[in-house]
Amino acid sequence: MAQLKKKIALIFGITGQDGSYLAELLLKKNYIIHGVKRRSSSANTERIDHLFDSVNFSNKRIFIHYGDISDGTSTLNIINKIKPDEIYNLAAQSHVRVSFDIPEYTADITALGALRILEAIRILNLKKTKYYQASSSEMYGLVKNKKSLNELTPFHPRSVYGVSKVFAYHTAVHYREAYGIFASNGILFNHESPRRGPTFVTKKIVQGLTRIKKGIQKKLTLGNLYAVRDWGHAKDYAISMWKILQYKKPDDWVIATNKENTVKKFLNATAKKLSIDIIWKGSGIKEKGIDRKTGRTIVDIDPKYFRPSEVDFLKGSYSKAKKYLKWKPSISTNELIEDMIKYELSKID
Ligand code: NAP
Ligand code: F7E
Repeated sequence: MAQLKKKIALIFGITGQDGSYLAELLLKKNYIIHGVKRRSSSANTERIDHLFDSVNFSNKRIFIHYGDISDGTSTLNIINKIKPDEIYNLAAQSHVRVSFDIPEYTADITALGALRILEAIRILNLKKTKYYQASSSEMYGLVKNKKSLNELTPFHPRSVYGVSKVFAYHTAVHYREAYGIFASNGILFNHESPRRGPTFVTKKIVQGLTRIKKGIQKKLTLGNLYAVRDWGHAKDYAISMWKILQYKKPDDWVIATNKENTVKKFLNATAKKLSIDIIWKGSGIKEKGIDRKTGRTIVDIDPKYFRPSEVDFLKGSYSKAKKYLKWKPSISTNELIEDMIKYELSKID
């Protein structure tokens, strides 16, 4: 019987949070995976090292290439060499706060990087290659009507990160319309996991409070506690990326949980699970979280974590994805927090 040809996926950003979950998923689906890694002075492959162990090396299914989406020539060469069935562009300078410090760099990677990949697909005339763009709820930015946001809600980004993602979003739509490339946008709302980078707020809170509980950190210092976010689990969101590229036509999709929480609510829920009883005192930059048991201040505010312009409210409606992709989130915010705490405890014990 003729063997079905294995699909080939190329992941830009394979070393990141989402890249690692997506690679796991695609391995289970029997793909051959190619991933692009930037050169760095240390290995920086912690999130995917376990995948190499689990793969039978006589039948290698995961390959890493050095590359950088700031470099159009090497990006084109990698795509030409692999000629993948699916390209997932998850590579970005992905930190919103940092984009205020390095705006030009952020635009080069997060905006122009996407253009470079799409240009490679066009120049190489890869008619069968599908492209996934990691678009973001940060594109909505200034939300006037605090209701669920969907694929038709206008964009008003509040950072160069958001502006760059709007550029990449429209570039994907443009290459779809102008050149018939199968280019889809997943407009993903915040998603977290034990593999989240340490300076994003959920990881900072879970890691900080777990360490405080274990007596190895004294205090957690944060910025704006009142921003509203819609937090899902990255593992669920990786499934949506794959489903988006399996759909019969290219399109744009909101992926979210449709649940809203403030940073403070996320923090309180984490503290409760760790049996830390926090009393809140003061307001604004003087607000403090005090440990009822010890009377010590364990949470305080530093204005350096505030952004020159904030995204106050994000909650997404995933109705379209539910209807057509049969996607819905399976991990609740509570379970997400438990998963993150379990991981942090395992690192300490
Ligand atoms: P992440 O953990 O920061 O991962 C970003 C990845 O991009 C890393 O593998 C990083 O490599 C790589 N990268 C950065 N600059 C690069 C360059 N110049 N060339 C090649 N690769 C480069 O981000 P994530 O949370 O997994 O998010 C994945 C994508 O989804 C990003 O595009 C992000 O903007 C977007 N997004 C994320 C969320 C979210 O809530 N997580 C929501 C919506 C959209 P290093 O490991 O070397 O740094
Ligand atoms: O901030 C507030 C902060 O940095 C969330 C990226 O994956 O999701 C992410 O962007 C909120 C903001 O994520 C601290 O002001 C308070 O309101 O965890 P964050 P983000 O900015 O929402 C979107 C969808 C992406 O696409 C991005 O790639 O938390 N906040 N205190 C803080 N944030 C941080 N980082 N650190 C604090 O100390």
